[in-house]
Amino acid sequence: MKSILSEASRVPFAAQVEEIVASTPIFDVHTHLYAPPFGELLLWGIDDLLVYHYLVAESLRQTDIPYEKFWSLSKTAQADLIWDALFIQHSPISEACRGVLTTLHALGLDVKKRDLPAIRKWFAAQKVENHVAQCMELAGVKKICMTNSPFDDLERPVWEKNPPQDDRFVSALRIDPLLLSWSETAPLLSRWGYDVNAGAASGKAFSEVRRFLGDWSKRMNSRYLMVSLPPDFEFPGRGITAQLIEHAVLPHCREFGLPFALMPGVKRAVNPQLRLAGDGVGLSNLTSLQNLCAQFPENKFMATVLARENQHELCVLARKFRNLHIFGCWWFTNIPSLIQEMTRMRIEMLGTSFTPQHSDARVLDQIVYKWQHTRRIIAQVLVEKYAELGQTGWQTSRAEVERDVKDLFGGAFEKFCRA
Ligand code: RAT
Ligand code: ZN
Repeated sequence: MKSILSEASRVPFAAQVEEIVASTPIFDVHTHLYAPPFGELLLWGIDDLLVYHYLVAESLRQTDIPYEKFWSLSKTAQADLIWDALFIQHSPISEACRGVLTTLHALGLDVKKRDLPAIRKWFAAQKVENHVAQCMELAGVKKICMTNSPFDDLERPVWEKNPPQDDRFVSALRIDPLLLSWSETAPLLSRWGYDVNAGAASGKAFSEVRRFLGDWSKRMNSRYLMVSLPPDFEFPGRGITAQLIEHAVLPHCREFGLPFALMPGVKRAVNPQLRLAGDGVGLSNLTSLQNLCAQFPENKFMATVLARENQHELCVLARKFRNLHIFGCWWFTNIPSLIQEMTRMRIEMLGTSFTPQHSDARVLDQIVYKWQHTRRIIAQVLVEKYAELGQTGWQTSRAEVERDVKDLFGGAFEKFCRA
């Protein structure tokens, strides 16, 4: 394979890396999207783009509408208000605002007209199936991992009817209510035929929780289990969360060969009046993750952490434990300045043995901007890193760049899952 890096070919080389990064298909390992058979659970279109909770939080800083009044509005009226507050009254320069425009532009809409009714009209003429294909094409996404909860009253009935399989979508079993609200979840499990009660969990309860996890892992054919955690999560611990993890979740994951994904650092409902937009961030004690990785070498862990201040420690942990795979710039860290900082640091500490990004899209169209924005940053970082190699005399071939990018865009994750 011809070498593509030399001092003289600096510019063409950068262009090749950019082209490879721009065209390599992605496995989006964490989203809140649903396959088309889930019907209205799959959100798409301009109004859902505008009422995205990231934009709700930003727009309510720019208006003085009482929170309850905002929530009493229809989705269209909320979208109108957000459009006016964030796109008309001020320039849409935040990452979440820019994202809406990147998406609209990529879909061929003329954003400079600022014509919301015309944009709505365009979306109204789209068919969902074509739109899924178009967004995936524009984003260069080949596979989407959903977030699937048996505790969601809208989602559970769809699974119970065995929805047709759509090969572009895979599943992750989300278990926050099981681990974080046991006293409310135990009665549900009991109603669904599992022999548990809300008191202190016993050996019998743990085996029933395992039976529940087994039933749902099979029904969803899930790729991994997942939980988001508060900053003060502790493991090991005597609390019910740690006990359920140790005696039900981890044995289940070992039995089924599934990774357990932890997302520490979220402070839920710091402002409950903002509803879904009201969560905050806190510094996590990653010793808990270290303890899990060390005490359960037969288990595979995935992690993304919310606090910027935890990112370096997480990279160090991943260097120590090969049963830990780190992924994504999660939520408040999914902004260009931090994506760049985190991606550079992770590459410097882990090479290509991690997954730099997931979209966390809640609205289908968002995959277009989330991936376009991220791809540009990953390309910049890679160009810089290959150029530094070039200064040593090392030459990187096109095939080697392609291999590396494939790993970063889902290949390393799939190898980790298979290992
Ligand atoms: O990024 C988000 O949309 C958050 O609301 C959360 O969904 C977070 O990603 C999570 O999975 O808990
Ligand atoms: Zn998420």
